[in-house]
Amino acid sequence: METVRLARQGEIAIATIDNPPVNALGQALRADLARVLSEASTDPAVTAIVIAAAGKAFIAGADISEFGKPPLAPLLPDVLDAIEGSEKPVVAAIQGVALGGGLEVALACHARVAAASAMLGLPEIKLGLIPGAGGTQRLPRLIGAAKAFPMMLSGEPVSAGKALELGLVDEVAGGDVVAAAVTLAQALVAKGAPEPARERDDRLTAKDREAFEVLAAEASLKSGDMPNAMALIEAVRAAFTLSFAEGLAAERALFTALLADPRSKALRYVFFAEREIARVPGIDSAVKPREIARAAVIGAGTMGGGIAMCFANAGIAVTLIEQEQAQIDNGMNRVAAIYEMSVTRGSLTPAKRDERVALITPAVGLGAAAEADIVIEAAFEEMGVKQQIFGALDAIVKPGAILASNTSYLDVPTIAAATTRPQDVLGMHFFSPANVMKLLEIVRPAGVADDAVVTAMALGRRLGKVPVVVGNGFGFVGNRMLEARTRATERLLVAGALPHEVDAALTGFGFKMGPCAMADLAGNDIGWRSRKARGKTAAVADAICEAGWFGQKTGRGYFLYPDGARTGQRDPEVEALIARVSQEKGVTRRSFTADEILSRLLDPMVNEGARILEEGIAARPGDIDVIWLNGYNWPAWRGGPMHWADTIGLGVIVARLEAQAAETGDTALEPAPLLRRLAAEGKGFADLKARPV
Ligand code: HSC
Repeated sequence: METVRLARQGEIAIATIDNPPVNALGQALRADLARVLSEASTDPAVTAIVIAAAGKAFIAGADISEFGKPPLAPLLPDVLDAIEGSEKPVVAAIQGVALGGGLEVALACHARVAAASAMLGLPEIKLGLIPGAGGTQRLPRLIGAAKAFPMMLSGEPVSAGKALELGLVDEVAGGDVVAAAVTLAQALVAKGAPEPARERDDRLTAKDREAFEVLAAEASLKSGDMPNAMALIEAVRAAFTLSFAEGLAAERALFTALLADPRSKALRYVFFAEREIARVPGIDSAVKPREIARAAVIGAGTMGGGIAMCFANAGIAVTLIEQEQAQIDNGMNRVAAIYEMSVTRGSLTPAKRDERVALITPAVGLGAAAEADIVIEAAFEEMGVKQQIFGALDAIVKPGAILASNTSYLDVPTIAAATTRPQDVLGMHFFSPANVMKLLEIVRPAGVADDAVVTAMALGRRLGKVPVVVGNGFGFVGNRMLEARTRATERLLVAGALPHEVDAALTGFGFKMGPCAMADLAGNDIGWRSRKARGKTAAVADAICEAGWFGQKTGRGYFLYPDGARTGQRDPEVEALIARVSQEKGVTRRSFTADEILSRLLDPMVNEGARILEEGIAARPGDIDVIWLNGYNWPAWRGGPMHWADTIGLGVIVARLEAQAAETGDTALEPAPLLRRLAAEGKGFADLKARPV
């Protein structure tokens, strides 16, 4: 199938790119584009060429799935060279998004017209790369390096209006963008085309260089450890110091080196994993979601209030329900205070705040949920409470309404059993703070209807979340693996590591926070209560709680927080307490290197992830990775725990777990059968096929 159609409008040739879903520049498209352009260039009846596109994107960039494979001709830089070298003016008609290689196509054209709603950007940095088809050389020549560099460093696209202001496009079309591009092409034929970007060295002034170098110095300080940020500086600098052709060659060499960097590989893996989650194994893609016009949230605590805000932020009317007036008043006050903070910070206008608050209707009593298309329960985490609420809701809500529990650990089928409609009951596990965190685990218990799951997925996306379908099981995916890490932290503290050492190993790996600081932030009493309820103990964590050191809120936890400080300091008393626990357990404390700590924290998580896959609680290793990236701050350039394990090698992980199991006598550390099998076969998690949860 041809990916570019050639048509004529008078003397103007229109090459329309049509390569669904997003016109990515795969080999077929590059070949078709080169061929069509050559046809138009040699056709004596054609005086100018417009490059347009069908669908929601102009061009989304290079085809990311081709990266890492042997390059296939024609290469994009060669196609762009032909465009720029064309004797007949070439005009880009940009609608939708022009990203990465897509914008580079437009930059090689002699002029650019954008639809008013178009977005233009060079987002390669987000994939651990830099522009590789001339972007770093052409953009500075068009708009100056001082403006081009920040655009490439952030990777954020700009609107058509902003692009016009920057000089990135020549015109923003009021109406049809192709018609406007044709008109511009005709004008260029009459008056002569402007010099192409590669000839525009006049923009690369000493003043521009000076301004760029200031920005480059700031970027080196901030992002010095990211090789692509450093490569970007080098490439843009080459625009000043080298000829255009040499600059292109320098850019190409830097781009090619980055392609092989494991950080870029991880980011590209994440790009596809985050899209893969939309395909739920076992559910036909033709299943349609139910309509959601109105929601209700039960429980106006921190979680419930945050969930209600998610609806209001997405423009969906929501009723926030409590048992008593005082409770709902408190909940609404908390919501108002959070919105107020956004207004103070300048991220929300007062008008928008009022609009959002107006979408939240406070109510007392479950009866207020009668009209809702979906009810999300965020009440106390206790089975009896949940069952009572679901039983009552069953008699109140309309047929077909979805009943979701925000439980983080409890058995969803047992909650569903309190109703007569298990086909409509599932879990929607938000993460705290619910109005901020992107992750949403959608728990699919046996018996729930497929369209209920699809509805929760679609709703999750409307709420701006990253929804991942998981199976039912204690702690589902994220918290179950977190618990493995929490147990590992406790083991390390007893064996000889100190809280600041454990945390430093993890922040050194790229997490924003270590497990001890995180527990202090969340409140150590939460885990304590949960352990007690399950008859579990953790000597260090329990002793800290028995001392009343619940974390930041009490000014003391694993660390000290004097005068309301948010960053903890080492606490000699806690360290003495930990040493006492080791002594009581007859453990001779020893020191651990950061690498040892990392392995002891992360390997057990990978092991738990393997069990989760074996039990069918997660459909794919990529789903687990997406959960950890969006809910637990796993650094994106490490690709998530399962991808990380693959990069280490599963054989290595198995050997390390065996050693840890032998040393501690903890059978939970024995490698999971799936992990052993994959390691024995020399495979990785990436070799697993998706299966229904
Ligand atoms: C690049 O361009 C490098 C260049 O500088 C030069 C390279 C040349 C080097 C040569 C050297 C010799 N590729 O997101 P959605 C798929 S780097 C492949 O759900 P939306 C996506 O997987 C690239 N596939 O839709 C999904 O497939 P599925 C720079 C791509 O409407 C489907 O399209 N560009 C793809 O929410 C729909 O995607 C970027 O980083 C791509 N480039 O968002 C832009 N882009 O249905 C990346 C999308 O099978 N893309 N797909 O799951 C995006 O940001 C978003 O996808 C859009 C659409 C905003 C385009």
